[in-house]
Amino acid sequence: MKKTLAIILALALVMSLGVSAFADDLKVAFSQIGQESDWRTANTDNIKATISDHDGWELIYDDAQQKQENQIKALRNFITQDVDYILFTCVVETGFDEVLQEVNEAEIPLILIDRMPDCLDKIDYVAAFGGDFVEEGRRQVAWAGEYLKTLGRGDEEVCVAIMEGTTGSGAQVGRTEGNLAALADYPNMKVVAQQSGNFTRTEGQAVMESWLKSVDKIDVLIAQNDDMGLGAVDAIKAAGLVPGKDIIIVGCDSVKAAFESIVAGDMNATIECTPLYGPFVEKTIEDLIAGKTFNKDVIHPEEGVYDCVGGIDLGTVVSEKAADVIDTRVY
Ligand code: GYE
Repeated sequence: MKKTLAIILALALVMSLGVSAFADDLKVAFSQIGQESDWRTANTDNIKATISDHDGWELIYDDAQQKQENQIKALRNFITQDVDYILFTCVVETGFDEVLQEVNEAEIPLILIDRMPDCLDKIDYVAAFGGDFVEEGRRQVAWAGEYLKTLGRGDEEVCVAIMEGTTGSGAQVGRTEGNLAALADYPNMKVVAQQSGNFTRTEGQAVMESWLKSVDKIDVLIAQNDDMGLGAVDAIKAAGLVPGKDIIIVGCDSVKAAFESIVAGDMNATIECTPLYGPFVEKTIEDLIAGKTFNKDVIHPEEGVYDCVGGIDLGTVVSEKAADVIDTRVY
């Protein structure tokens, strides 16, 4: 009797192991853009850890080093390797139609994250998740406009420089659209410079250096990510000006270094864009395995605004003081 029970238990164990190994044995491929910013590093680390820590899931990772042709090659490799899921974010919006149609033909479920391609209506994808870039851009300018009012400078004519991200990327296109649309609400703010700093600290610093030599006056810097804002802080200091006072700096992403800069009084605000997509990706794959279907809407995470003062009302969100929440930040 005891022996029979032991055999049954052993068999049950073997079967459950076998079944779960079979059901969970997945190859999840991820085509990442590169390593241009703190945001990107946090995004890569978060997705890598989530997939690799999941029992039976294997991550196949490719870093395209900012090159579209590398992303196209990576996607074709994923097809050849017959992976089970493809996670994809695109360096620029255009030019991915053909390769994404090949992914569709290979019937590999495609999960879009972060930056969306412009061919959403021509391809199939199982789920899409990324920041609301237009709203982020709107918040950047609205924050500066409302902050100026609290300083009694709401009617003063102020000169605004817009430092854009990688040209042609969804984040640059959307944030620029939001930046420019919001300026209509603040007639006292006029754009005096507009150029790409490619989302990197080094290029952000170089662009600010050249502006400080060539542009008469800059009162507000809208940097479409924190890294460029932080690079600009260095350039402003090197020019003998005081960042955060002589030039008000609004970044985007809300990385830890931006919080530290705000607390130190250099940057003034950062609009959040979370890079922590791992949990979303994991839940999506689990839901798909369980038979759930998604519609084609791009899901946006809920995001905050963090600054030097707190309490700036942007309509859709009220800012929080960075110093009050810096200890709770995970990236
Ligand atoms: O804001 C920037 C990064 O696509 C949202 O890319 C992302 C952007 C992010 O390099 O720091």
